[in-house]
Amino acid sequence: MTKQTADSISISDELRARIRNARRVFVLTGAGVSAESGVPTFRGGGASAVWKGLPFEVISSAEMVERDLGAVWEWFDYRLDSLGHVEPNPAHRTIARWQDRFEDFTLVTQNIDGLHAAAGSREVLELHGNIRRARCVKCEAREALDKMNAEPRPPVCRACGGAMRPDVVLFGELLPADVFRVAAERAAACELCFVVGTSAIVYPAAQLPLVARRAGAYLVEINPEPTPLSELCHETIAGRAGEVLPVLDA
Ligand code: BJW
Ligand code: ZN
Repeated sequence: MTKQTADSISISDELRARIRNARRVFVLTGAGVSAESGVPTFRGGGASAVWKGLPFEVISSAEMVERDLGAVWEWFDYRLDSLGHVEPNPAHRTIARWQDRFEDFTLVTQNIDGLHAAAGSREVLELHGNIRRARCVKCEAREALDKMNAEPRPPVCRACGGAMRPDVVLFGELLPADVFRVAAERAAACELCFVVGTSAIVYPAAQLPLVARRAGAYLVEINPEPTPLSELCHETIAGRAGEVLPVLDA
């Protein structure tokens, strides 16, 4: 493993050559990719960690939807409001350019903030859903939240009259099976895998870089802090995504 420091971001010749020659590139992102846009991360002191005294593992859980759907909506409405003026940063924009640079490019995100799409990424595999959508707890109908912002909470499903919940994947819930299946297939087929801004502790998302590594991909992590994945990476670049990714793209 090669470890580099962020003071002066230096990219190894090996990685430069791999980026130049790669055809199948896979990127997994987490909350850290949006940190420079002002979106709080979850762990390591991030401001999403606690809400009204409840740790996010409690409020963002399947159990809380059962127990107090109103509180869940308050939490997600608060976060949606705080995304109002947030813009994509150079990390999102570099990743968006990569879809046209590499022949076969896959972007998988754990983020629910929609900033990859806002930066121009056309196909984003969203493992944990999207904060801008609601989903009916009875019939699974989905609806964009901008159409429902003036509605009561929980919003009422137009199809069946059931209560709606945020269309995000909470602790203890299954990821969308088709999205995860495609993500795992692409991870298994890539040559170069970047893991950007994730603590890599939430499963099954954290499995994807391992799938890529096992299938022979060159694994590169971009994160100012080490993670459980770092030791398994061919290279870790200890820096901020919005600073490192544009350098990789130069
Ligand atoms: C920067 C930076 C900069 C800062 N540049 N970097 C196997 C083993 C153990 C447990 C489990 C297991 N399999 C499943 C589980 C249970 C659980 C789990 O993984 N728990 C672990 C925490 C132990 N997983 C689940 O429950 C999942 N479901 C599931 O597995 O279903 C099957 C099942 C069902 C029933 C019972 C058991 C299993 C679902 C997980 C859904 C996660 N949902 C959340 C909340 C979404 C809604 C919301 O937003 O509120 O998703 S949790 C939260 O964590 C959110 C994130 O997407 C996810 C990952 O966090 P992320 O992105 O890594 O952020 P941080 O904050 O952790 O890290 C930020 C990183 O950025 C840090 O490393 C910084 O250093 C770095 N950084 N600035 C680059 N500028
Ligand atoms: Zn419904």
